[in-house]
Amino acid sequence: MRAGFFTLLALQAASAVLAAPTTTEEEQLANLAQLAFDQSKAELEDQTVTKRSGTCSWSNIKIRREWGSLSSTQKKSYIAAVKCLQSKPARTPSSVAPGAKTRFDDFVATHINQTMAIHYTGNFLSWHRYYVWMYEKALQEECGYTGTQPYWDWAKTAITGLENSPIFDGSDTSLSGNGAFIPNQGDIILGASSGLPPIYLPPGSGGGCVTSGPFKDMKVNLGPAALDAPGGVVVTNPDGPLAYNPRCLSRSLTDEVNKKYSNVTAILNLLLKSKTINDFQMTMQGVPGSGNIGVHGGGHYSLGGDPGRDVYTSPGDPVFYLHHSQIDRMWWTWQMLSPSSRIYSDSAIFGTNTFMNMPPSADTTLDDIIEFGYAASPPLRIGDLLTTLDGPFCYVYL
Ligand SMILES: *[C@@H]1O[C@H](CO)[C@@H](O)[C@H](O)[C@H]1NC(C)=O
Ligand SMILES: *[C@@H]1O[C@H](CO)[C@@H](O)[C@H](O)[C@H]1NC(C)=O
Ligand SMILES: [Cu+2]
Repeated sequence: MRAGFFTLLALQAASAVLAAPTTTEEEQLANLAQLAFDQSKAELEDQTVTKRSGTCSWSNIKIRREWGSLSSTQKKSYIAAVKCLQSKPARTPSSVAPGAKTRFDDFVATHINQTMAIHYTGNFLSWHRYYVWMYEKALQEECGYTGTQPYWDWAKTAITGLENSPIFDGSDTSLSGNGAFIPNQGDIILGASSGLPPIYLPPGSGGGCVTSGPFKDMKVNLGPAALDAPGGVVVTNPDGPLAYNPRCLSRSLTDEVNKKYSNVTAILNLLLKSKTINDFQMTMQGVPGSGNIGVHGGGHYSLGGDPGRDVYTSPGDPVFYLHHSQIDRMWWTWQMLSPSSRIYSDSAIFGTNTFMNMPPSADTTLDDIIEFGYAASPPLRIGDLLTTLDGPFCYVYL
């Protein structure tokens, strides 16, 4: 009953956000984020909600923040922890993935291994929620990081431009900047082999190795598996995606893609117009054939480069985790507008266990277990990963 009451409040507040004619879209989005924050607090403080089993409370809640809002010291400690993960030996046996050399690579290898079973599937959001959380936990427990996983607010970079943002400005408090500019690159052509109308994206303002910032000497060890390269070329390592293939981190920051697919309007539409979890996750990932790659594709392809444009190997760029933290923030915000149906019901998830149900597979259920190979454990039920306020989790976004 109480959950229903709060739901009503949240949805009324969301309508009020929309109806207010004087607010800008940026203000509307900030209001929605605040609403999700307040709703999370109300949920945790509501003693009558018995659906939760864990120990999460408002007094021990962790807050994930936007990269630009962190202090220089906080940014540097996050960067140092990522580099620490990249310096520790892999747990993945080399017989399983010869290219997995570091703890950071363990996460990449797991994502490559499961790609076809975790995108355009019923577990897309829960799998990536737990994945980012496991990565955050590895930074904390294996590398002494005391902060939380920051996120990339695409609405902000759509306005400032990527290279002017604190994430990509190339300073020692950024996650490194653009790749070296390579002129006359052809367009990126997505989905050319699928039989659907392809999507053309501009090649971006870089293309070569990252030249500045903390990750300029980083080695990408795994992949590519299916890298969308300029000119409509799809690059695959002939030795297999898990082979050892050390190369520089390359990027091609593409403001046009960020501005077109992940701007404030796109985000508001996603949050306010998606009525079901299927609408929400399809809009977010882009309905194939619709010409729209969604805010999820918008983030990945505005980063560009290798491994940025390879769905399989994309966690090999450290920005992946800021992007997917923002993806999770979108889901959390949308869930908090109607928790009773979007968290605590069978309609909280939708889909099957294969990419766009190809080949056809069983419906994803709340009792399905998701696992992370050698990257992290334990495997958990999807049903225990639907709220950030219970199960293994206890965090919100601000
Ligand atoms: C913002 O995003 C929406 C939805 O993707 C798109 O239709 C619109 O053209 C975008 N705005 C700009 C300025 O590109
Ligand atoms: C990939 O998944 C299979 C099946 O679960 C597993 O046996 C294998 O160890 C995994 N490989 C990696 C690199 O995680
Ligand atoms: Cu993914």
